[in-house]
Amino acid sequence: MTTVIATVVIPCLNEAGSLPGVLAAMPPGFTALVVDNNSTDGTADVARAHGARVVHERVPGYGSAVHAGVVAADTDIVCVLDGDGSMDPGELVSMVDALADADLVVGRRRAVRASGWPWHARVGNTVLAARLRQRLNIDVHDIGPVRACRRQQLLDLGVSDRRSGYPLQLLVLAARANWRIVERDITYRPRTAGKSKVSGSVKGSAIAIWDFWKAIP
Ligand SMILES: Nc1nc2c(ncn2[C@@H]2O[C@H](COP(=O)(O)OP(=O)(O)O)[C@@H](O)[C@H]2O)c(=O)[nH]1
Ligand SMILES: [Mg+2]
Repeated sequence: MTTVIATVVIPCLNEAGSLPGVLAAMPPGFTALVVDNNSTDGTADVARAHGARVVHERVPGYGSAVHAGVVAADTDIVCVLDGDGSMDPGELVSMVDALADADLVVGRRRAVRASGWPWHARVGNTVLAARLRQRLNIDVHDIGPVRACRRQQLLDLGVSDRRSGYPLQLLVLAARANWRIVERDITYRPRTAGKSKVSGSVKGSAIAIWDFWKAIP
């Protein structure tokens, strides 16, 4: 039997179409924990049918789902990855390895096709990352949704944003707590099915920018 190395928390809102591919790509030793956030497309059933453990979270929002998954995880190391097929779970292996010399390993998205990453999201991300480098002296270039860290250390950090500001607030609090933050390049593709809930729509982008703005020190 393969030893479990880490739990991969996958926040999901209507990702039934992309989840099978994401779960099939889970590397040995990485166990998937799908957090279903009021999906209406059978996401939870699809996740279970493809071998994932499922947790339900009623309070909407990306941060809400991620937090519920981290709380429910039962491994020392937790990873977080989107359920839309835009990232490769296989790349989590080297990220977890990098935890030997780090407290937080964040994926820096490298787009393979520009259309998968709307220009407004990309520009906002670049500007915010530059601000974090300048204000907090951390070497990050992406407010990335893929990360690996230690579960209890993350819970103790007290990230309170329950919407799309979660990734930024995590970086801010980690920097303030003098965490060793390391970035690793990851491949970023267009989602394989379904619709974007965050940066792909004007409303989603507006909510994300507001959430990010509140989280900036
Ligand atoms: N559980 C949950 N997941 C969410 C919510 N909003 C977004 N997600 C998930 O977070 C991940 C990133 O969202 P996505 O729509 O791909 O955002 P984008 O990459 O900025 O277009 C996906 O796995 C979504 O299903 C939410 O309110 N609840
Ligand atoms: Mg996406």
